[in-house]
Amino acid sequence: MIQASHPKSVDITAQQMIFKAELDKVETVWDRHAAMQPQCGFGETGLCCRVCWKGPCRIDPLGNGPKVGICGATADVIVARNLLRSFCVGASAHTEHARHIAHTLYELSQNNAPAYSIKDEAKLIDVAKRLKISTEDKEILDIAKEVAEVSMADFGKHHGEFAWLNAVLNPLRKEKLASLGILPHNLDSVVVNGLSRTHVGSESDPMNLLLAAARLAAADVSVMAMGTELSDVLFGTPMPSLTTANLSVLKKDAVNIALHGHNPLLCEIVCDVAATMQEEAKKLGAKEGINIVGVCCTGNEMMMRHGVPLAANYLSQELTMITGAVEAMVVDTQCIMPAVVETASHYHTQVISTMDDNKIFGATHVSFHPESAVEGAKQIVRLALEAYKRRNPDKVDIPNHVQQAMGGFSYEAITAVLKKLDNENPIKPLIDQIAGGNIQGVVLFGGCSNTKVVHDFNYVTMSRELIKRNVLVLATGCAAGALAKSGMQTSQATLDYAGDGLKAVLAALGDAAGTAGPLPPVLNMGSCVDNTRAVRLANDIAMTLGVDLDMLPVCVSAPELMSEKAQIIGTWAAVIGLPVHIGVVPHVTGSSLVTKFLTQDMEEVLGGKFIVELDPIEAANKLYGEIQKRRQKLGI
Ligand code: MSK
Repeated sequence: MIQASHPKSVDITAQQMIFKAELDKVETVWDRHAAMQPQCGFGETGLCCRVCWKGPCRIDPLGNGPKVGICGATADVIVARNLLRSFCVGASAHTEHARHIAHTLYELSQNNAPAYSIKDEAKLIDVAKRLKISTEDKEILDIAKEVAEVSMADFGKHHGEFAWLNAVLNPLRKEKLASLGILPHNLDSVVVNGLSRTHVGSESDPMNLLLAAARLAAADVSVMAMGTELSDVLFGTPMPSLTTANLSVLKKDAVNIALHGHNPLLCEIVCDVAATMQEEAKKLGAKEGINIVGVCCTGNEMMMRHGVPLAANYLSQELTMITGAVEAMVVDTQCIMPAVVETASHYHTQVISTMDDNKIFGATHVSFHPESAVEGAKQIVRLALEAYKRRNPDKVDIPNHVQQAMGGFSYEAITAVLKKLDNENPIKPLIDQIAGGNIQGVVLFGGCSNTKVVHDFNYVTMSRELIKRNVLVLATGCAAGALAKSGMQTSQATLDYAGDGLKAVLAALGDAAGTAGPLPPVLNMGSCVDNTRAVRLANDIAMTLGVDLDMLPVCVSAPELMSEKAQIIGTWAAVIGLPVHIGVVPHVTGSSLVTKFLTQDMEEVLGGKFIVELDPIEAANKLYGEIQKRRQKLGI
């Protein structure tokens, strides 16, 4: 198996801060991972059942221990039930994200959210049409109101059309899911139904639990599309722009504010407000004013729309503060380690939580609401300015390896470039290049970072291996962060790593886009909620060819995933017909039935499946093999 150059991270700025953490005697996620070894084998295999208080029960199907739980639940039932429960949590996180955005759009339409505006009217009209809302002779705020109402109705709808499902699934896939009885009818009750089925003494048919998981996944892809597309309406649809990434984006002579989490509602306004308070920072001696940087997917949101530098992805979040130069770590929701408070306590960093239903113990809480967003943002920036006065210059050490990265490749940005090649039928040039072999296929990298894998290693290794073989790479979430920090989102990466066919395509696209060189071989499509941007592009290709997604040479890879959100994203990718690689062993191996369904049987029913492969080179080989199988099926 190929080895990484460093035992914890291949991000060289992270390596530097891991070393500083040791000197500063600050514990990191890697220390806690080491302290946790060996991890529980029952949990690892999905066989620990904590559903009721007769338990916990630990099933031991291969050894001499019990073969069923106290209630009689088998290994298959326990594993399937645990999996469905995880997916419910992942889908709930996406649902709350989208609900928050839709609700803000509604408040805006009622003039109750003065900090917000419709930044992309064309996108609003496009969304309205796809939701089958007439836009003729209507004021823009009236259209916004209807779009928000139709979206919010999707959460609890019991009759009629599931509008966002129709907007994101192609008709062939809808038919397929309907024929299997797993077409969801709304968002909220699918989650509630999933949870109710896992109550003690409820469903004990593991296959039916897995079908419920597949139905939930189809609902999840719909709610993610809502979150992304309504964010574009409110904050603008991303277009390509150059920025920088890794811990070097922090500045010694600035008040550094790191925005972390997922929700663009907060970070957008903090950026706006900080721009008006630069002079206050300079008066405190911060010659470069206020420097906003991003962490995790809030970082991706800002990088995509405004070219804000990205400091860290999930696993390196603590390291931003270990630079000793972060005044405020402002967090909204999801993927925020509770440990950030302890890390901050070694420095002058103020951790500020902002959402009333996502408080962080030990953090200062500034309650953030769309109606009073500007006031909240000002309070946050003032806390950062106060913290700057407490900074200890002796503790500051910022890495100096600035890495350029190009973000902003939304669906609209990609199709805009393609339109320059064929205005009438923009998807045709892409299909021609795939059919001709210059692009062998497409792999979408998504997902997190995970201490079970050397940080960023699988992303960098796999993407280089695939690009070399003329596979175009798309990326979202912490995968996009890893590939930004490692230089894979630059023209130079195309020149250095792409195969000749892909290089020629990216050069032509770069000319069409007017970039200084070829487009990067990794197109950054945004945060982890933004995966449906890629689905829309894939649907366009499939519909033009008159086939479903299970025929396309398109795969998904989450080689360092960890979160429940990433688990369900991988699942919906398989449910819509794509092969999905994961680079960590999922907590299902205690059930041969569940393992076989996910890695084999699912393909026969849905066209997609999971491929578990821990070696990144071997994983790239397997995905390339899947691409070739699909090219053969298409006769290209
Ligand atoms: S932040 S879900 S660690 S991608 Fe979206 Fe990263 Fe995974 Fe969170």
